[in-house]
Amino acid sequence: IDYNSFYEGFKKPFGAIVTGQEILFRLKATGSDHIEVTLVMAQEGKSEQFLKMAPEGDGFYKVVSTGAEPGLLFYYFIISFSEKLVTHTIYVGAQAPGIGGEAVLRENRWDVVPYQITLHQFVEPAPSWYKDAVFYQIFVDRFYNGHPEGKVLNPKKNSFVYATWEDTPMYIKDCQGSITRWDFFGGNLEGVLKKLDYLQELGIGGIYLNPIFKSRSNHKYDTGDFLAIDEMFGSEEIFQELVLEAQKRGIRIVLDGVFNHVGADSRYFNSFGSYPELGAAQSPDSPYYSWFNFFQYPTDYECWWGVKDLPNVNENNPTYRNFIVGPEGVIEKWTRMGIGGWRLDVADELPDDFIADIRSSMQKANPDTVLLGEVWEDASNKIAYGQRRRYLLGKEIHGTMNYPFKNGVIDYLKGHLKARELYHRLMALKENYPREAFYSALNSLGTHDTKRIFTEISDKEHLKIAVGMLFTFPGVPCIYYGDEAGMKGEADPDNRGPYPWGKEDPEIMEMYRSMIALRKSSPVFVGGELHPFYQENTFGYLRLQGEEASLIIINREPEDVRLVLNDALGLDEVPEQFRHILTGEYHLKAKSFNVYQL
Ligand code: ARE
Repeated sequence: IDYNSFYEGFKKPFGAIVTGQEILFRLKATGSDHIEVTLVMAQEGKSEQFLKMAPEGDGFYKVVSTGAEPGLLFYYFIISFSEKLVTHTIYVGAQAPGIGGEAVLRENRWDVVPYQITLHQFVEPAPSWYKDAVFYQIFVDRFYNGHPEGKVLNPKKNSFVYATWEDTPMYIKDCQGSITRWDFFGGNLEGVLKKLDYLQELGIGGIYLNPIFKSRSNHKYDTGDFLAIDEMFGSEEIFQELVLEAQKRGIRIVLDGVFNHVGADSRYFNSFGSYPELGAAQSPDSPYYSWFNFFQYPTDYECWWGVKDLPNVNENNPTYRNFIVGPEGVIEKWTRMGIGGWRLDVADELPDDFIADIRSSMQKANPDTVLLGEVWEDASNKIAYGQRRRYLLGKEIHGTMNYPFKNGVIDYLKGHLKARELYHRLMALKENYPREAFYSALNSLGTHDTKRIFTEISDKEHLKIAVGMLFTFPGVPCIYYGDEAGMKGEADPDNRGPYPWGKEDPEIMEMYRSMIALRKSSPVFVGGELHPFYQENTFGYLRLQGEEASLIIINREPEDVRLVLNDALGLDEVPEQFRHILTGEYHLKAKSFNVYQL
């Protein structure tokens, strides 16, 4: 029997499903007179249901109405047929867990990989100001010192502070290893305030600020006091001024919330006695003692990824939880000052109900806010610490930092992925994420935790493709400070160089400006449906909204390519009136990003 001509299966509607919605399954199977098709379906943790599919016209059909409980649903097909009086059975499933796409036939039941359906209640979208914005991420110590005469505010004891920004190594050229983990450069909130005009003129609508609360380090993931701004960065008054001045320019500020751990040097743990209060490491009588998990008091305790500097907090401790999400708690205090929302550090290590509490507390203080989570993988099906995470199912975050997008783009441009593989990776996100979550992902090409994009991709023509994708793909584009200036940087801490004010690379700056202008030229890039396709090593996508359409085609190869688009692209979902766009011949220059606005 010819297996390749044997099946053609799909489900409708495409992608993640709202609880209670009906799903239609259809499978075409020909080649034998006695075919039986069974749909095998199970909600995670429950037993499989075997559902016979009814033959009708050109295929086998089954309509299933889903349950009320959000979670993951899995399915595959069993086909049995007889040939010369012998009955055969084959199993039809996905290519790999979490990746849908082309069906794979298996002869053994244990080898079949079920398709995933995300069953969710994600019905309350992120605020529209967020979805419309272009974001900019700022690592405060390295952005700009806005203090008059460039004086550094309250330098820390024993810290090295570069006297003036100009003395610092240039991070435009490959200049590695000059930054150590404990350097301070003296960037501060006044610096961000003074650069708001620059950001506004660049077209920025949101700033993601790395942590700013009092702490010992330059990165401030080791919180010392959740209720105070770090004195090197400024004060609560300056922060309030920053938020209001930003608002005047149509810019909202998203804060980094680090609620999984605190600094060993903090009001709460107080290992070094720097704070006046009795900390958990000082005495079991400390009011904070029960926030932490000690294995052997006081030296051995649970901490983040083995880093002793970051003792883990027990988020289920009622006092801690109330401190963060209760009335007048940390979330309410800062949200009331007019910020745009929060980015949750290590979201995958926070309990689901804690994240839901943070969302409620934030929205109680201001409903027009966004909650983002730091998740590095496909957030729809992540298992962390033995638990399937539920952050995208509706009650928790609006969007995640889209590392899979960044990795896909970089791997493809470096030649590590074929266009077909990139297609499947990006389609998996489109399929697995609730639609609103896919459109609310914070897309970037690099962050303070990764190599900089211009170090990953140092060929400017390829860089232009990456930047082009950032600004035309669904999700909110976010620029890591200085990427637009052409900064380079290897892994942390090298990726956190001081912004080279006045020495920006004009070509790269122009690249960013023109792509931001493109994004703003049509709402299709914000809300338009996404229909990706590939042919050989060419990757492309159509964005559609109402009568507007935009076609992007990427040629990563060092040679010109002649591309003939035709019906074979498998774009069954594209409405009839747009199909003509996908036929025709295109001449693509070597290493080019091509946009056709239609
Ligand atoms: C630094 C160095 C470490 C060193 C440590 C010890 O980077 O190599 O061991 O110092 O002193 C913050 C600082 C870091 C600092 C760290 C510890 O920014 O400079 O590290 O504190 O002091 C995983 C986590 C993810 C995490 C990344 C870094 O899942 O949550 O690792 N990101 C957040 C922040 C960081 C922050 C912390 C967490 C801690 O954004 O900036 O670090 O609050 C895969 C995995 C991911 C993994 C990723 C990177 O793809 O899927 O889970 O992320 O790789 O390792």
